[in-house]
Amino acid sequence: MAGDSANKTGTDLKNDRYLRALMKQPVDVTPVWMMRQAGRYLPEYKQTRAVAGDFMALCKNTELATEVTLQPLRRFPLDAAILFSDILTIPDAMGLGLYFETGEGPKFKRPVQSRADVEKLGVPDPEHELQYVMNAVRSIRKALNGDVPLIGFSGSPWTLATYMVEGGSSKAFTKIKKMAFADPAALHTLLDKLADAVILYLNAQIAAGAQSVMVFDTWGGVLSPRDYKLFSLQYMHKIVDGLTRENEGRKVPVTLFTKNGGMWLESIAATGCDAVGLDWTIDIADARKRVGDKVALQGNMDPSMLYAQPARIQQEVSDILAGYGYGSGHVFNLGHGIHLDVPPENAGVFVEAVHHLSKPYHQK
Ligand code: 1CP
Repeated sequence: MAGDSANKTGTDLKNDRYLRALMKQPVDVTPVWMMRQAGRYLPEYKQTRAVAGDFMALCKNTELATEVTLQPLRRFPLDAAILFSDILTIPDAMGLGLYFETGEGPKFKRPVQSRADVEKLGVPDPEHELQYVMNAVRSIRKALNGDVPLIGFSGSPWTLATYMVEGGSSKAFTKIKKMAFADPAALHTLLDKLADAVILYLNAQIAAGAQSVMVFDTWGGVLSPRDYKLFSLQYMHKIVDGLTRENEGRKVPVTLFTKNGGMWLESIAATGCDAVGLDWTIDIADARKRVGDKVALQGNMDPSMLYAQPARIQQEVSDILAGYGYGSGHVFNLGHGIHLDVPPENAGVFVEAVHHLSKPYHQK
């Protein structure tokens, strides 16, 4: 599989089944990676983070960001690496002052509170304010040495806007919804600026070496169907239209993931993305019936399943593989990020199970 894509452009990969599955090309086994695969469930991550100081210092340290990206790949035979960074780098680069309070998640010193705040925001230059991210991409790509592809990522405009307007994580999303319903023009201005920023940011990641990109719309699912299209999907569509889709002689596949977005699958697939990420609240067999050959699917095991005994994890993997059925077009993943108190051995059981149990679905 590696041989047939070998060429002189430096894109030859030893394992390209993740990219092949996103393009629905034949694979030997179903590829697998885990959302938030680098992180606090790994003792080696906690050690490196302690060396760096805080989380943003870790993201900004090229060598250590490269190290934590590679840590999960040393433990498990994962089929892709994902850039170690965060979706909140864009709002930080816009001047909102991102910080993390221990145990409390992300916060902004200067949240966006009014139309005037929205109008003051500029679109960051990725090779300037966000150069540390591009340096990490270049360094990780080099360190991977063609073993597996590197995934770049960004938050969706709506999801970024929720953090920027709420000032941090939220449960009820009252501030952003107040803006959406009481001053929609202000929110549309913000979302449009964010879409422009995300296009520049992802294209810069692609130019720096990201071989596929994913847009995380973690909070699109808190909107009504009409408002989802208006405030989230419309801007992800703009991003899909603005992305570089080929680099180094290869297609650069784009995955859109809206958590709790299963009911909107057809509309998400209609944006022209290559793949749709699924959380665990939808049956992957139904999802495949609904999208047909239009897009690949990524997902969709409940991350809490990794608390179970190995046999239960294997059973769940087997059921999801059977649900998707025969042929390529499935990238196995968790339906959301891995929990920080999961035993790493269970993640290993999961990854092995995907490779082992998927073989019969890919025989010619
Ligand atoms: O203490 C720590 O070490 C920080 C924890 C942490 C980590 C490991 C944060 C803070 N971000 C990250 C890395 C991260 N974030 C990655 C990297 C790599 C990987 O997958 O291995 C990615 C892809 C993200 C994306 C991200 N950040 C999302 C979208 C995906 C999702 O999980 O929904 C979101 C919503 C964030 C915001 C964020 N950053 C950090 C936290 C704890 C949060 C979530 C806060 C909340 O629940 O609102």
